[in-house]
Amino acid sequence: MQSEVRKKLLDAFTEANGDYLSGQYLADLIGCSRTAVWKHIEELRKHGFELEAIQRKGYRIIKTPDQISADEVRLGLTTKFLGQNIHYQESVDSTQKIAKTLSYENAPEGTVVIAEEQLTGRGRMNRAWHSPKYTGVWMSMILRPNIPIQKAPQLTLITAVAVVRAIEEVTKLSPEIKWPNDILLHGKKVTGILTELQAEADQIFAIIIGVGINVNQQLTDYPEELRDIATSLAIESGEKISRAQMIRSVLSNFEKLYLLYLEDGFTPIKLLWESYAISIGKTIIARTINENIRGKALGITEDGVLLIEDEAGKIHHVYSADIDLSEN
Ligand code: BT5
Repeated sequence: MQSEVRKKLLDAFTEANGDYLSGQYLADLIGCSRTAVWKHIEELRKHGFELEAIQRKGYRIIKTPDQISADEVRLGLTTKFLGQNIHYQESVDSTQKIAKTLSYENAPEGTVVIAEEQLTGRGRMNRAWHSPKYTGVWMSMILRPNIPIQKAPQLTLITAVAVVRAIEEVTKLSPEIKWPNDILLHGKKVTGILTELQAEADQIFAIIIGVGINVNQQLTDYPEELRDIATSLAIESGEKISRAQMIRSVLSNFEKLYLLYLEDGFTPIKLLWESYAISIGKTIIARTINENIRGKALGITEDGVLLIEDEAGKIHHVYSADIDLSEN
């Protein structure tokens, strides 16, 4: 269903506050036939809304789909520090922005910002990140590791492993990682990660890690331009997934890996990351700001830098790029 139609319907039901709205009233409201209204109602049901339909009275909403509450996330959360302080907001510009402000206000390490929707969710290089209401996990974590600045990209890779493990735990799907920050299911993006640094001189003040997981969207929820490249856990598994459970699983998997990393360094994480990576050993194109490099992806360095060997045998160190696998 188009999101504008759904918004109109939901706004009308919210205003009705549990009262019935007739099929004709809804048809007039969205400018369609009563049969089309019925189809839209069916669509809402697929999205987790419970609606009652009574002849001559119309429709009313009995239950809205799972809203995440901070309490629900905390319930059963087994972490030591991550997510013990949760900042929850229904609607935000970007959870990254809020986390950065909280961080400067000295929020404790492990503070997590969670929102139901982001109006201006962001990817790398200020690209837009589509974050519709009640369907995904849109969250940012505040971390204050005592590591040199150049090692900060490792945190993106740790996060990717944590999210892959969480998806495996909650859904039984088998995601793959595309360097550096995409998690794919059947070649389509289900998760994006954005790591941003707050640093003074050569000292890290905080690392803000944004995680966007498409959980319960259906294909029609995506704008046209994302339909071929994006997917969700619900689309791939055929089931509605609890977002609170996903969040808890990401937080506990991340904390375990992060503590392991602080204790033993990047090597154990690197091995795990490589076991989930799709690009390793394949011919890829890395599109960097300066050039396109075509060659075989050899692996990552201890710092999380991607190594590509081109046809002339030259080895390139790639710090930041978009990877294209389509030529394989
Ligand atoms: C990313 O950037 O993949 C990082 C996304 C991080 C989002 C989280 S959500 C919580 C936190 N708050 C924020 O504001 N951001 C973080 P990048 O690799 O640049 O990919 C961006 C590209 O992915 C876009 O240009 C689209 O092509 C595509 N895209 C946008 N929304 C998508 C979605 N929901 N699912 C899959 N692909 C999407």
